[in-house]
Amino acid sequence: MKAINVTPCKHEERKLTFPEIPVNRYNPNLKSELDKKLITKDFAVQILRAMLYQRAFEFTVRDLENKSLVPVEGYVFRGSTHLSYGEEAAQCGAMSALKKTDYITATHRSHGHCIAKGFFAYLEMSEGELEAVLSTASKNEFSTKAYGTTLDAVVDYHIYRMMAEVLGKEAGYCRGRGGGMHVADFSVGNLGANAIVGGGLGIATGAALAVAKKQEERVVLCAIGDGAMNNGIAHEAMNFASMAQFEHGLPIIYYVENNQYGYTGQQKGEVTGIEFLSQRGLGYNPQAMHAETICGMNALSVRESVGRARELCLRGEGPVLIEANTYRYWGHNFKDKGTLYRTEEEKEEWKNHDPVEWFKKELTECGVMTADETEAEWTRAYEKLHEMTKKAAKSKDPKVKDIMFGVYADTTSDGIGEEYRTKKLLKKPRRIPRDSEGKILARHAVLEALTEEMIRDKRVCVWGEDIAEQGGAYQATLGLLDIFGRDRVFNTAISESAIIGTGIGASMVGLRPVVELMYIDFVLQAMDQVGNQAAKARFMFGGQSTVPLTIRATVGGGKGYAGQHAQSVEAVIAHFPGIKVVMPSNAYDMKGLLKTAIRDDNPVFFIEHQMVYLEKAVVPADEDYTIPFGKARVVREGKDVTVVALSNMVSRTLEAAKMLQSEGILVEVIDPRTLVPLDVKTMAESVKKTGRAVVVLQAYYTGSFASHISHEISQASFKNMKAPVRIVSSYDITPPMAHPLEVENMPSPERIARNIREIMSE
Ligand SMILES: Cc1ncc(C[n+]2csc(CCOP(=O)(O)OP(=O)(O)O)c2C)c(N)n1
Ligand SMILES: [Mg+2]
Repeated sequence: MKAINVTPCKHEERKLTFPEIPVNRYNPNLKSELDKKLITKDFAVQILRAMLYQRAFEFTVRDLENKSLVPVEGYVFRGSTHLSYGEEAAQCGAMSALKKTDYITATHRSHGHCIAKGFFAYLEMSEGELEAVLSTASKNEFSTKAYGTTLDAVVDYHIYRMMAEVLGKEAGYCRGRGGGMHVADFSVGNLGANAIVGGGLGIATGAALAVAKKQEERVVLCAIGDGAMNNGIAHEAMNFASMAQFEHGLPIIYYVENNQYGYTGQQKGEVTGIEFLSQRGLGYNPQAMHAETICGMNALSVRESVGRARELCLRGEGPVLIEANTYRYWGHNFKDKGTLYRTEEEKEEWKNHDPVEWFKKELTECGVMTADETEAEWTRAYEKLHEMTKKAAKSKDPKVKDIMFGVYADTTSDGIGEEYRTKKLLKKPRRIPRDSEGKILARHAVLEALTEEMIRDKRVCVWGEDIAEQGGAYQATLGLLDIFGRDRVFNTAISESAIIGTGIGASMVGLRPVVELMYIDFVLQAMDQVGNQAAKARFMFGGQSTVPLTIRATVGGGKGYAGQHAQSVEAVIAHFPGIKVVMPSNAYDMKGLLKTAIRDDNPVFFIEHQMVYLEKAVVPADEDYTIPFGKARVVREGKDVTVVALSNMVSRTLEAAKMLQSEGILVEVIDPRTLVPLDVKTMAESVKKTGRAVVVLQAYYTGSFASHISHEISQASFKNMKAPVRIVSSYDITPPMAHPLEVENMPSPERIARNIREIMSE
């Protein structure tokens, strides 16, 4: 029972007050920072260098697009690039306040983040660490010998790899799979740019959750645009990070680079009702997320604010929300000239506060550099960018034969050692009692799998709606809280995107989360997390990341819950390469497959039918009992017709098979168990023998996974087939409530039998 007491209002009048939100609290210049010894001259020079590299990068991409730079003969500019000329201080200042071990997530406009995160991380690295960065470079190109210092070689290699990614080259950070909008550099904690507006919010929050759980000394900075602040996941993620149940606030800085526009939609006066996005902090916790608005054109104010936020996070007082006001001088992308929705005067006014020019002036006024020296730095950076671009353009393309590289990890946590074992249990787990035939319910099989895996590997944590005290809507997690405590088993808000998004981020940095969706219908609120984030991260980031995340979801149907609680949308999920999909049909498989899912280093979507929950089977109590993915089970042998049935349809098909036996029709029933990977071989071999195939599932007819199975069977066994494959599914209607309609809609043993009879006569 929770100790949190909620009482009725008792009609006591109250007025709520809110913390003040500072705007431009600290506006330093270089002299004051030097005087106060808050920065060294050397470091100030490095900030300028990083900003110049950023700006030179932007200019060089522009040069490529307008063909003033043709890096190799026949070069054609490809892809979409969003430049952030004008936003250098907002990006660089923030990165300069982070440590090499800190994580970031970034946006589509993120060359600057990537350059600066690497740049400042290298400044902190030992010679050995720098050498390690160079270990992937070809020997003669980037070496201490060729450059004089390892640091110089590493910085050039960094720029080269970034540009190579923009050009889609194998040498790129993501081996050319991601391109400019998806650059990630895990070696310095850059967990990736995201071309989905708001795409990084869940991931960053999950990474912060993992950092907090592992009690690491680092923070996460989630860079987002003003536009992303209006995306649904922004609310879900910030609320998740602010949940009062966390004893230590999550170490995350939501860092909003407010460049005043989305694409063209203007934050102030148009697409929001507020002047400052920092005001949003008021909605999340009593500290208003320590929110503030700062000048994002001043690298030093940014550095100070992010540095302070970092300290708060390390003290367990996160999350923090920072809005940095900045401006992009060019259009949103190359198609947009930036002239239709803003005035020249506005642009000029911002240009008068140019972050690079201002900082150059500061350096010269403080006598750190001469004007000639700052100019020379710019020329050097710009020339360097052109040089690295030409080199990158000449480098190798990814090999076409490697097109599948990185879709799936081929590793598991099977062989992990004792060090991962949970040493202390708060309560001894209750052995799930077997009935007189040695059987248990499938939902208890889920619980047994989770309990064993959580003991076996302390990185396995469980979160979702109502999964703690209540054990979830179907009690599949009941009791885990008592055994493992709230640190590893906790309730979340009703935030499907954040539940999955945080699972992704946490899994990228070392946890092995198992998150729960109460009903699979709700995944439609979170499909970006499934299809664009979990499934894609590994491939898109060139194999840098693994996402060992299990998403469990229940399926309804047959209980009168109707339209939005009775759908079977597995096809929607299986459509995305990069995520495995599992649909157990019985208690025995439920346990063995779930354990495999948790140990798999890929995202796995694990679909538990509520009707299957109530079925019993003999289930091994052995911790090492797992079932491999991609191995279908021949549930019943027969020679006349093959029926492939998914999930709850296996038992219905077995009933149909029993009916038909007396009519002399011998049905072979196959349960694929996993849709991705799919065991086509077992199905095809069966159809070669029987010559006929029926696929049975609960989903809608159009676009169901049965169509795919049917296609695979036809491809593999056409020569031996006596009839086309039949599909028995629900109708193309929203699941109805009325009992007779619902019964008619879902494939029944009678309807399955009827279809089998019909195919037998074809
Ligand atoms: C979910 C989503 N919606 C729309 C887009 C198209 N789009 C790309 S960037 C962008 C503007 C984003 O604005 P903001 O978050 O302020 O970032 P900025 O581009 O200003 O850096 C839009 C609408 C997208 N990529 N993703
Ligand atoms: Mg914007």
